Amino acid sequence: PHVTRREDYTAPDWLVPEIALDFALDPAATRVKATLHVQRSDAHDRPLRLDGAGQTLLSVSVDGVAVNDWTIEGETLVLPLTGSAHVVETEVEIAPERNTQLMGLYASGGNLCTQCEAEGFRRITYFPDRPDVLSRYQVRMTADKARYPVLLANGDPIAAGDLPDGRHWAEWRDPFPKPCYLFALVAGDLAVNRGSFTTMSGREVALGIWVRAADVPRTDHALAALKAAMAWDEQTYGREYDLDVFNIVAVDDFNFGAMENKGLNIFNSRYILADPDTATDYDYDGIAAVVAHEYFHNWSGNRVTCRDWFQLSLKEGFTVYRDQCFSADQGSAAVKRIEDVRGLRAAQFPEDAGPLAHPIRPDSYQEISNFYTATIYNKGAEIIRMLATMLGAQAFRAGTDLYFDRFDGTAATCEDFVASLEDASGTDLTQFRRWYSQAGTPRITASLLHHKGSGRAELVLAQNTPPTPGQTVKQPVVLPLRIKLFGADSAQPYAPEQTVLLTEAEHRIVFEDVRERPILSINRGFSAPAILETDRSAADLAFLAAQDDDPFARYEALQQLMLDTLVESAGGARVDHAAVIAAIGGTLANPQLDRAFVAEAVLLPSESFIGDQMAVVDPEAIFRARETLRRDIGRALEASWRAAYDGARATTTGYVYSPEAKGLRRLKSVALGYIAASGAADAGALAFAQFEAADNMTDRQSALTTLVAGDSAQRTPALDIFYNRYSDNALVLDKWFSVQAMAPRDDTGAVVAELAQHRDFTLSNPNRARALIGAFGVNQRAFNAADGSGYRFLADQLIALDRLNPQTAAKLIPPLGRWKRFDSNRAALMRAELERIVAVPGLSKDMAEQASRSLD
Ligand code: DPP
Ligand code: ZN
Repeated sequence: PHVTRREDYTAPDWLVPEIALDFALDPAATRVKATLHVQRSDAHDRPLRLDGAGQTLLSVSVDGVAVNDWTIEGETLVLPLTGSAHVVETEVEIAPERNTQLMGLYASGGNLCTQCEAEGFRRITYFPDRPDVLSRYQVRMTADKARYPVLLANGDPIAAGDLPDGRHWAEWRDPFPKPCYLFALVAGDLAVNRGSFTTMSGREVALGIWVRAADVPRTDHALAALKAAMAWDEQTYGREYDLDVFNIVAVDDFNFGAMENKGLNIFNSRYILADPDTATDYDYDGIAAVVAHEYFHNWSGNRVTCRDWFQLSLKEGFTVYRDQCFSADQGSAAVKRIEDVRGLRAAQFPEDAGPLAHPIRPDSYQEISNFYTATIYNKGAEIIRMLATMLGAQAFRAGTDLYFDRFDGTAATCEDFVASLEDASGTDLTQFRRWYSQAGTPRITASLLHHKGSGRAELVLAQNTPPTPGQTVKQPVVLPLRIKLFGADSAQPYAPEQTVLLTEAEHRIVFEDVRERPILSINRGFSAPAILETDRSAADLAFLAAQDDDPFARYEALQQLMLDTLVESAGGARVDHAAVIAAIGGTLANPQLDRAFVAEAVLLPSESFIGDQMAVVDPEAIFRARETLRRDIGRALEASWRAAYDGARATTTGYVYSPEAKGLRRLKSVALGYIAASGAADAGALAFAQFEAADNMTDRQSALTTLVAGDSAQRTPALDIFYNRYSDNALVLDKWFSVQAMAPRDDTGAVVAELAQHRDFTLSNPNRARALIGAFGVNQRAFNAADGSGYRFLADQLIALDRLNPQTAAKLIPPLGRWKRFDSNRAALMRAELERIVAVPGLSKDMAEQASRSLD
């Protein structure tokens, strides 16, 4: 297999400062004429090489004259050229309606749209498909007017008109040079929700969210989020929007969440469409975050782009960090941080500990699509967050200003970003750069010793990063740890919070004049993306869960207490649940705490996170330990859960999307879950009543989730009612599939296999595939059934999906790659399925790379 290596980077031989594209759009056969103004980059005699994939080449001309001295090497068009600048024209034919991989130009829901990141543009026309070739684009589209009344492309519209044969045309021009992965066009029967935004320098921007006509009422939330994001980026980073129009189009079939094409973002409809009846609070939050994320890319990604794909985290890590801060500013910052850390632990920590581990700036790849990972995105965001913590808000902002200023209009590297922060702040980031090259999650041990007599306390910190594939020796990284000590009796802080930089393998900090026994609050706000081991007792954790003034640290202490209990009990010990129950009871009863925070804090760690703490994951034992603890918490605190449930229910009338209302709904659903876990006889009736009375999807889906987990008489009726009510709404049907695939039940594996045969199940829609297969893959107990049936099911589905859509298929492989974490029987069964996948003739390079790495 061909491997691309970061160290092999060379600047492009030919530049393309201008390109004109002319599309004769047709779903079966689209003609694309491309006019490239090419320039030799320096004194060399190499030919022009244009990437291509899957198209039919019809003609090539140079400076207006048809030529035939070109060759095709693999799928690359190689053209000998004599001068230093030429005009090269090609014409190709492509078939959007047969494009099932959803890269390039494809059909979705009767419309035509594009997805070019990372290497989809070469499926549209021949071009140097690499992010460091920046061009000004002019795009002309002609299409059947009745079928495709709306024609959109990047930049600003410049002209449009009708043609005699029922066709029409439109021309768009994007004045900003951009790499081809940011190219986009849409042709479709779409309606628009229009808005406008006045930028900080007083320019008026016309905003448009384009969807099918029936969905227009579901676009107000996305439009409001877009305006909020535009204002936030002005205030927080001084970044102003730069075109006269900003359009967003929602499509149903999409590999990613969304795409930041210049001036024409294309979105998976799940990140645009929302109304109270069909979208949960979680969906609303996700929409605001993704709309903001793609908008923020206009600067962090588009105005300054990536030199090569090894620099992907330059735009993604930074932009995720930016969207996380935006969301934190819109609602509860504490809850947002908890959610982000939970996401990091669910997806990125396992990746960093498994066969697919890679640094945030990888050294090599076979298929770049495989590197749109939690590591690049979420760990990448944590790296930026640490920089912000270390530099402080002002110097960090000076650094980002310098970065945008220096590299505007160019293709930059991660090094360029770090150097900008370094230059602006005067901070030496030499050692910090290891975060870019070293994979794996650091493990920190912290122990606090106290000598009562001398009043001296000593904090001993040590760090160690375990080996990852291809990187056996690890060096110490820079870990900013926010720390505070509390007196065990007075609950008073010993001193204000301080940030300790752990840079060595070991580090000791002495505190003088510590009179009371100190309790350590460390990695507050999750200031460093590490795994922490401390010698804090259950009593100390309970103390912090009740007293810490950092909400994240408080959450973390309670989680650690639960985790310790669950790991012990999954390991076979008889464990007393009293400490956990008391801590949860105290949290619930504390009127000072925000309800959204309470709802997060009292949730048990996931089965897979418990598994991550064990030498060998025992999915059955983990499931039993967790269910038993849930039941005990439900029973012991039943009155409190009912009070919380009734209280939240009484306070919420009519759907409002606000932090307070969200918090109440969240607490209500968590309380309902614990009431059901207690085994209360009325739980089914209670959940069904909520299900029926709900005026919003948050309440309806949480009731359904509770019903589906149990065996009440209302279970099947609720599933049927839900299905019938929403059978024409694909996004809600996805929920119907997911709820069943994630159910903590003995029959889940069998149900999922049956659902794969359901008439509404299809592998050709990525959302639907992920809703069933993706959700099942993270159901630790069901997926890891001892007989290997879950593994076989996943492999069968992945083999079938790979034929249609390799990119989405390859993303679903990680659960099979976790075999080293399981007992030898399960490991052998998982390996056998991976080997079966690798042996499939004609396997995509996406799957080939991920499946074979997963076997190592
Ligand atoms: N660049 C996209 C994003 O926003 C992914 N296609 O993450
Ligand atoms: Zn992004």
